[in-house]
Amino acid sequence: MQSERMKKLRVVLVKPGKYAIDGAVERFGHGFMPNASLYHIASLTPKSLRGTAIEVLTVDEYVRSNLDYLDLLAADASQPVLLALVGVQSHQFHRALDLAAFARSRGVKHCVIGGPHAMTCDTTQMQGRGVSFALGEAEVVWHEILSDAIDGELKDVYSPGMRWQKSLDGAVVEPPSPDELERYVLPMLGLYPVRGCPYRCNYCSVVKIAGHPVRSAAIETTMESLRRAKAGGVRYIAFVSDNFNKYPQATELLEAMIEADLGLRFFCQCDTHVVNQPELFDLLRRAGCFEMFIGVESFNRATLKAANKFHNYPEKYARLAALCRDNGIRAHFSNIIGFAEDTPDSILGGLEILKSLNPPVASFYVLTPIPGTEQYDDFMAAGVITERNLDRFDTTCSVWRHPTMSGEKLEQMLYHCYVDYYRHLMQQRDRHDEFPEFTIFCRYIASQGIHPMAGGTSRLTLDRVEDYLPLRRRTYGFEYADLPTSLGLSEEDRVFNKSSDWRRPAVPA
Ligand code: B12
Repeated sequence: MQSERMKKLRVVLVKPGKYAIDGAVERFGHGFMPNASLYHIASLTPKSLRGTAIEVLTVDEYVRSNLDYLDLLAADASQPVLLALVGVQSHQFHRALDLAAFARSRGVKHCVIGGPHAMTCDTTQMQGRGVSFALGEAEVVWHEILSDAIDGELKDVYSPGMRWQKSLDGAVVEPPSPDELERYVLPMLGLYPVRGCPYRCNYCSVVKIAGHPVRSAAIETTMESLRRAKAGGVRYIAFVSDNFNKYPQATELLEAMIEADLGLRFFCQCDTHVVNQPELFDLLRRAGCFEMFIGVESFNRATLKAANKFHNYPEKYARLAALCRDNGIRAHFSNIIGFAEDTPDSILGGLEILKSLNPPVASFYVLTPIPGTEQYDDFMAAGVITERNLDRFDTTCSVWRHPTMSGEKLEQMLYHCYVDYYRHLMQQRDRHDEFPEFTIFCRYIASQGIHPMAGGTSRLTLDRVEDYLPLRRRTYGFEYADLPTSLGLSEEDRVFNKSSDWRRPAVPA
């Protein structure tokens, strides 16, 4: 009887897709991996709050093959609905705005947008129009938002003065259901055991989103997430943290994973400094690491220095590839093309060096001044940003005036790099690749001018930007948002951000 009288709140968490260059909402028959933001925030949501039962529904728009889920973005007579657009990147921002406007038009009273874009860019232009913006981490503001939804009114803006939780509470992440996992190529779960990056690469927004101090939750929190993942049918883990090797407790976690012997294979990202931590490779291998993503970015030290990426030494890349190979870990070398110093010849030269190093996975991106970064501010001040539509800031398009290369040439070079590199890999007779289909996929999809890392396979078109533009105009008063200015840090966040020393946890436990 008690529970029948309990008040209820339905929370719909949506990872928005984006508008592709042809205007279609980008969707895939299968995604590469479930979105980490969705399950992280779902796990931060209590089952009840202040006597109100909370129901959580999750939607990854990228892998929805029909539009039925849009029915969830509607008022429900039996309970209030809170729509939260999560993990919204700059190139997904218009789509997030449209989904919020759509939900508002169908009576949903509470809509909030959070994630990298809202945390790092000024959203004043959109504020006060019925959609709220979260400028801080979910750990800082999510409970306040839930509480306000229960009370009946959201604020326009959450956490304007505090971007980061100083000491992370952490959340044991519940994996996607087996039905949800079916939507992806691999039964994978993304976990974020540690965040923060001590470096200052001028093109990267990680330091703006996660800050410099390296923060992590308790090892046991990650271990419990791993155990639940295993029990839920997950076989692969993606540690989405940016520099796993800068995690002060990496060894401790890896040893706990070896001890637990759950049989999960995992992917992690490391910075190139990992070359100086050879002992970590053996531990990674024994704990189940199958792939290491490394931002090598360029083979030219002067280019790297100009981008403030002082910690990358191209002469050490061969050793890095060898360390991975010797430990049975697929090295994934990520490359940026279109730095100001790059020319077609230098890009092709880099490609040849890459082939000689022969990492089993390589990805290529066009240098993009991501809103919120130092580079974006510099390029804005210099007046060299040519693209006005945020949808295009997805690192597959040229959005600024390169000093020597046309945008067309750069985009052509991007797909050339993919096709040529994966052709090179396919030609190797003695390849013992764990995922041979991936190599073929990259080669094939790039030859069609589609970026292999867009998020999935078998693109589907169900709806297009034109279907949503009239509502966008009515709700926000524009067709395309102005390019934003970057958001500065509050004094408190600035002081905290300066306290960084990656060798120690940000705030001692
Ligand atoms: C994993 C990852 C990917 C994966 C995503 C796989 C998947 N299915 O999820 C892959 C490899 C596909 C990918 C691709 C791209 N990515 Co990416 N990616 C990341 C990475 C490393 C981690 C993201 C993550 O999962 N975090 C874990 C979750 C829990 O954190 P979160 O989403 O940030 O959420 C926290 C806060 O943002 C906030 N929050 C988020 N949502 C909400 C909502 C509410 C209501 C509230 C209150 C708070 C809140 O609270 C959360 C918990 O603290 C980040 C770097 C980083 N450290 O953020 C880059 C990052 C998000 N990617 C970025 C970019 C640019 C891309 C690409 C466009 C190009 C590229 N070069 O990689 C492509 C785009 C592909 C696509 N179609 O989206 C940028 C985005 C910058 C921006 N402002 O837009 C980042 C920040 C990296 C960078 N160097 O700048 N990426």
